[in-house]
Amino acid sequence: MNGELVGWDDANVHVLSHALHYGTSVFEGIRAYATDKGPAVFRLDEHMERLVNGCKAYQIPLDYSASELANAAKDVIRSNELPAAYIRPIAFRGLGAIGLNPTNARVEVIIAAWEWGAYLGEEALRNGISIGVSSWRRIDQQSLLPGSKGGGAYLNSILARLEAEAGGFDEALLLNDQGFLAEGSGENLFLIRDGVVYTPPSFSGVLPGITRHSVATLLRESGIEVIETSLTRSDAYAAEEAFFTGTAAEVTPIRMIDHRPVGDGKPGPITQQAQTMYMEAVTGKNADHTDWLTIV
Ligand code: PPE
Repeated sequence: MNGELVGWDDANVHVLSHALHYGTSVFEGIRAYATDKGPAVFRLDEHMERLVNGCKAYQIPLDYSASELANAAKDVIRSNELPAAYIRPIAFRGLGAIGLNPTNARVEVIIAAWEWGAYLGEEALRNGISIGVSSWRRIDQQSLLPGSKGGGAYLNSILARLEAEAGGFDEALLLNDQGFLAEGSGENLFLIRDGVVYTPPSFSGVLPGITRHSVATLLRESGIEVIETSLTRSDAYAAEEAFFTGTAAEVTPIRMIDHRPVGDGKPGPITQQAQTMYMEAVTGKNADHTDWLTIV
């Protein structure tokens, strides 16, 4: 916390922290996995670079570089003796200003880590989830920055997630302002048809996910075509396979979209392959991608 290792009970902020009132924060979600060489963080530098870029975009001045933040994340895992972890860095506007100009609010940076199992449950990873198109639209680039993980922007995801669960779905699928498919509340979307994999492009308002990039790379390397293009609700209903990707969600198969089974309602072969390849890469079992791992 602000450059020091601080115990759980002492890691507190003031009630008049700017971010608590206005969502003036940028955060990351990163995972470390147990490997033969001990805990290894997956694509640590890319995550910290996205954090630094998000702070720049939302004008939150940072005293730390991406590589300093990466080293601090390693310290947090080491000092907690975590074999595997979910790592949550956040930079936010703290005490010093109430009112919409945050300039005088000091910037605080914390990195927390804890063990966090399957985001949507083990069952979700095995058999897939049921999702529903949300009545809420994904935040648009004319109002916010969909490519950054700004804290306040997640109220959009939270509205969609609560609505989805109240409606009996496991997760939401948000459309963008033009009605094209965007993403889940905290996951990128992939659809498969005739052996080709499709995912919405970043200009559709999705967060350009690091898991999305990793999975697309692994699929392409295994000879499968991956196309970034605008997708419609019809494409979702016609898909033979579908899955979500995210640091927390990893590769989660989708078995139903708006009560319509995806394919035969079971995770299909390309989805399973993507899941296997991803888990191999994050646990150091893909010799071509050990560069994606930072050994703690
Ligand atoms: N879209 C959104 C909106 C999103 O929040 C995430 C990550 C992704 C896509 C996938 O991005 P990436 O992790 O780089 O592959 N969501 C994070 C937060 C989840 C949470 O509940 O908090 C995560 O997966 O860590």
